[in-house]
Amino acid sequence: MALDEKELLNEKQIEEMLNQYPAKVKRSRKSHIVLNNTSLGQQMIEANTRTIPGIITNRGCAFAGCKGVVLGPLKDMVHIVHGPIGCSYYAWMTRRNKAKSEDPKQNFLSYCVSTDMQESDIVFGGEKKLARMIDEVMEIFKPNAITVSATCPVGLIGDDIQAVAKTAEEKHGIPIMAFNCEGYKGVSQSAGHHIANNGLMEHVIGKGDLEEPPAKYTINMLGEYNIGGDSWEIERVLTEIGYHVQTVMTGNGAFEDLKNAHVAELNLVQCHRSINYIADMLEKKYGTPWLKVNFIGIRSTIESLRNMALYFGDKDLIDRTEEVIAREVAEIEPALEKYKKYTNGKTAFCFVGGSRGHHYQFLYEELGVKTVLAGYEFAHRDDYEGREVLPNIKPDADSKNITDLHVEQDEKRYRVKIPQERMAELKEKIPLNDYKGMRLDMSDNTVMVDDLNHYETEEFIKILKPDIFSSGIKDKYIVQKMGILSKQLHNYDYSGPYAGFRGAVNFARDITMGLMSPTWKHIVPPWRNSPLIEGTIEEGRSCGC
Ligand code: CFM
Repeated sequence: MALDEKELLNEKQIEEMLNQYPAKVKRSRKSHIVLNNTSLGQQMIEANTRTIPGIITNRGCAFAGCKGVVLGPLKDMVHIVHGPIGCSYYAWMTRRNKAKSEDPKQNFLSYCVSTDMQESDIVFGGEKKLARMIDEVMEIFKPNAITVSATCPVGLIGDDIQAVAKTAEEKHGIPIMAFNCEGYKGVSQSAGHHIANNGLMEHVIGKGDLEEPPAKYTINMLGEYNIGGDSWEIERVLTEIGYHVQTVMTGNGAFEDLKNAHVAELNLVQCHRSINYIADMLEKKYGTPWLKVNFIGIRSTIESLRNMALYFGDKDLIDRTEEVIAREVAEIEPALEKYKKYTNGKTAFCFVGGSRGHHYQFLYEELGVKTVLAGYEFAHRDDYEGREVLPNIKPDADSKNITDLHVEQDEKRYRVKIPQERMAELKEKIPLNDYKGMRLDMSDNTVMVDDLNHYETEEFIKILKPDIFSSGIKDKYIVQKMGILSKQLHNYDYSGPYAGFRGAVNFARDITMGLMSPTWKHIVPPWRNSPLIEGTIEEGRSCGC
């Protein structure tokens, strides 16, 4: 079906879908769904609130956000999970955050290290077991540092993991950090991001000896997790232009590099949702501005590279940036044109955890794919509406649960990187210390849905009939059984990288292969041939209540 023949959504259809809920649930869910309409100016969406019990959500927990997302990719640290084995197993590499190390003995990502709490530990306490586990880790692995992440039962029984970590640190002489990121600590994994950000800022960043950047144009890349090799592809281009990447937070990241993150002249922020806290704290403590970038999509990548060059303002760097852009674009264009013939005119749902629900819309657009529904599992209002709404977001009991770490200017290491006047000038041109919400990049009559659930997924699919559904493992196969291509945008379905120039070609190839697969001819879901429920309406009879 041609794109202009496809149905876009209207308010009535959303209302009918919501009518299936009890009144209170309907009210709540309605506030999490916005039909985009630019003529209305600001449109508010509710986000980062508790999922209603009984609703099947795609969200994860605070532990997943802390250990699984932010800490887990740091390769030269052993990450101990203090809790029953299941929590550890499900936070172990399924996200495909890749890493390689020059010293193979200092890459521990393939290990799943857990205290494997049993019933007796729940009854009598698990502190001794955790202390023994740390001793064992030191004996076997000798890592540069250790993290301990708590899962739900640890908080419930009151194990003091901070005290265990402190004693072990004194005993073994390496940094051992404990994170109270019990799953229930917040409404989603977003709380865990914040807890991990606080811990890294307190115990790692700034602990290194470097006082000056080791090279010209030293930068950090924040909120990039090397899923399917994304950060390797981005780093390849940055290095060719002449940047020195001090540390990536945290994909393929290392404790040894992170310690010296304070020397960077600029922090790039790819996924703002998971790491904006560190970006802000680095600016306050060391005076390093942050620049919002997006390396998903060719135009976004080009724009990000140009913005970086403008920040440094060096003619040679600007010229080299243009040279590399021209060369990379020429290299990928023929392949991209070939795939566009198949993708052009299709429609997609783009529902991912945090920032990707927005970032991938740019890549889809370049392939001629229109995003008709987008949303986030756990984002906050600013991710939808833009950073300017931050002062209007009232903290609730759940968000107050997570401490806002207060940092001070570092007397010795704080440097003004860019004079105030030039900073003001630059802010007019490039997104320094700022990001805009996804709403501004979506067209009218498309829909934003926060914390999309299973029922709504099926209903929106029936109305909008997308060609591509992009989300994660929890909903992938249900949708695929409906005869719709499902592309996981969390772990990339064992493919990637999708970032940068070459990544865009990989993505276009995978989407094309998915759309063209002969599989779809063989899928006949039951509802395509016959109604699921049959019945007759008899007049004049009631159920009697
Ligand atoms: Fe950031 Fe991420 Fe995302 Fe995220 Fe995640 Fe992920 Fe994600 Mo899955 S850090 S918010 S907590 S970009 S694991 S690499 S894909 S939900 S959209």
